[in-house]
Amino acid sequence: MEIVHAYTERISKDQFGCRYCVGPVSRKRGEIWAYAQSPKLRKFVAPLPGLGPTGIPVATPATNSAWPGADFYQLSAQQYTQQMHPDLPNPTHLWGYVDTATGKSAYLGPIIVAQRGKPVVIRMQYNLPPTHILPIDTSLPGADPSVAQNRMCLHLHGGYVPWTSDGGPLSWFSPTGTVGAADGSAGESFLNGVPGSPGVADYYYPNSQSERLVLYHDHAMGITRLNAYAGMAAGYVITDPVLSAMTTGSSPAVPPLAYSIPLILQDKSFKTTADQWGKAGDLFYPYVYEAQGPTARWDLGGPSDGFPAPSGSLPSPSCVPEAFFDTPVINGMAYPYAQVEPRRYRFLALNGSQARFYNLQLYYESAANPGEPDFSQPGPAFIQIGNEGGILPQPVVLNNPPIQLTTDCNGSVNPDGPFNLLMAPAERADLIIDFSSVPVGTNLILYNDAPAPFPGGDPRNDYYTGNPDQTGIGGAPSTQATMGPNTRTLMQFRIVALTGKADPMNFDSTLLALEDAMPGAYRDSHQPFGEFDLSPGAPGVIFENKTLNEDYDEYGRLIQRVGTDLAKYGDSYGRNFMDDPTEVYQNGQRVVWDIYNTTGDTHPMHFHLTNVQVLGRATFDNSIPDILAFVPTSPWMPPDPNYRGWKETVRMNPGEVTRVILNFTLPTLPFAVPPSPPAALKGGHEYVWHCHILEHEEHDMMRPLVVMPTI
Ligand SMILES: [Cu+2]
Repeated sequence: MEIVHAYTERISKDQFGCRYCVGPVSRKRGEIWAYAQSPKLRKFVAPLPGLGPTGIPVATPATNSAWPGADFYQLSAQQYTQQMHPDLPNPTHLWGYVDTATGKSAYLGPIIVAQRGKPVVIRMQYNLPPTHILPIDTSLPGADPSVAQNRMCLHLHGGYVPWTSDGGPLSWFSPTGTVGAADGSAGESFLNGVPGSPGVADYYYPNSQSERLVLYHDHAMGITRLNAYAGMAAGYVITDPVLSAMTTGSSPAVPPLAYSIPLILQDKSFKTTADQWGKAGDLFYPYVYEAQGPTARWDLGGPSDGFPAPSGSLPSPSCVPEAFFDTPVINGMAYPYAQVEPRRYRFLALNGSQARFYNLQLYYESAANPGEPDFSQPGPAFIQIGNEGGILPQPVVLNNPPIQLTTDCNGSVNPDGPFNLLMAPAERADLIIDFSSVPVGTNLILYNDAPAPFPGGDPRNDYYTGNPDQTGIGGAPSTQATMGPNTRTLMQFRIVALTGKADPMNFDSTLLALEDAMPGAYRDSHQPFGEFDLSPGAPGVIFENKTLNEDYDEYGRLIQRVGTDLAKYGDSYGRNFMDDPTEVYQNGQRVVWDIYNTTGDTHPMHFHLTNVQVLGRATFDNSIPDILAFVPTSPWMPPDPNYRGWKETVRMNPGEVTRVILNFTLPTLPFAVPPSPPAALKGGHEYVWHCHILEHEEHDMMRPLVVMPTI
């Protein structure tokens, strides 16, 4: 049997034609119209929810004597409804977090604003109903019926936290979950329950990182993708004095808080008719592994490394390898518009999608075709000042002019770029856009042209006005002008008259000020936390190879797995999450990983506990049967300018090895942290690293990351 090689596993694009070579294809309509089924929604008729009581609320801190010195937040995980577009027939049922101080529910809320160096404690209570609003596949690891189906745990994505508060996949709890429960009501690693209060957990976050947008979201084993899609995710901003200083004064380099806007990008599909999981207007999530007939999306494999021969019957409901949806939802509103004045704004952007990438561009709206961009009229440039690892060493100018992606005849793009602002799931961008040169009364369109999946692309996941009718192959009819489904025209900016004083800074003066200030700010931000740049040449650095792999599971479904350079099952390097850990380090160890991606997808790999620095990328020979040489076959390419500095979610391209450097240092805390209970972890502290395409992570692209404490 041979290793799964790049591009071999996806269904041949010839099976559904190519929009550039073949044109519209006519085939019999399939039995399920899985991915394109939202009701028609008008574009740009509802405002973007902003920060505050009428949009995404900011949580109210309190104090608690059990946690002296910390901002204490009491949140409840519960079901609620929210109108995600005026044209939807009903408010959408959602699962999410509610601040018990106000009782107000809001999608993506409540946002927590933390100060660097001041701990936050979230006390989370499980108040969700017993039945999930989305279909659960009980064949997935950790989702079998022997454990509670209503599971949750809270992970601070980008946090630097003790493992007991990391909300890892084995740390879930249910409404009756207590520490040490042997009745399947809590995970083996659930140690942060509140004594005497089943279904309640305390999470302690030291907030020692520099200023950045992080997020808290669910991470429960086997249903992370469903809980997150249902809404269990919210923003969390860490502020620090370095960046705060840059937002104050008479001519601040960075726009102040009043002109800062979160942009949390997601894609969703809404039901047009009721089914057993909800009614019209509720969220749709795919649950059929479509492997047969004209609507097939995924390969169905034979016997594969690590798994017995397929049984012949696919689970129902089934997971899918990736879930792409037909409607962009930003800050909880489909196709929103935002009114902006002719001044600078700071945008804290996050790709909060399950699997979709975005290549974000900004254009003037077309006068001839309302709701569409005029590609001949680029909008203002973006200045990127930060990513998920905080401030960058230098400002990076993008959209100057916009870079559109070029696809080959199979709809695939070059994963090496160039890109405009490419964001994979969980990546963030801290942006400044100066609208002062845009005339009042004009509109701009935020546009996306990233293929889905990335970089291979399936035309059925790409919705745009006038696209070919793909109903015969399980896709959507042609999209009409000014209406959805449309995954390219994400939102509209409307330039309205200036209120208050004019912005003292414009694009040029901002860029000059940033070029002057950012190298020092980068150093000052990161230095107190550790070194500001890690050297692979330092003494004691370990070099290791890792692999990203694709195989077929016991049902013949595609499965993605992380591995080392030692074959584990047959010829596959892929390992299951529950296999014994292979990433075990002493506290303080520094490691260089060369991560070889043998699959056809770009994977945004996310690291708990640690941030990483990307040292470079190279190609390797992925055609050798059975064994890889683990030798790069090209010179190392440097990271893109907005990949310098620190990262915690890193895109790793097919056929490439990505070199990262990591430091495994446990946080210093005012209390003792117990070892992880699973015997296989040998007293270590339990974290994970995984792909942040949520369907990959769940099945089963995640591995333990274990750090042995200093005795
Ligand atoms: Cu992945």
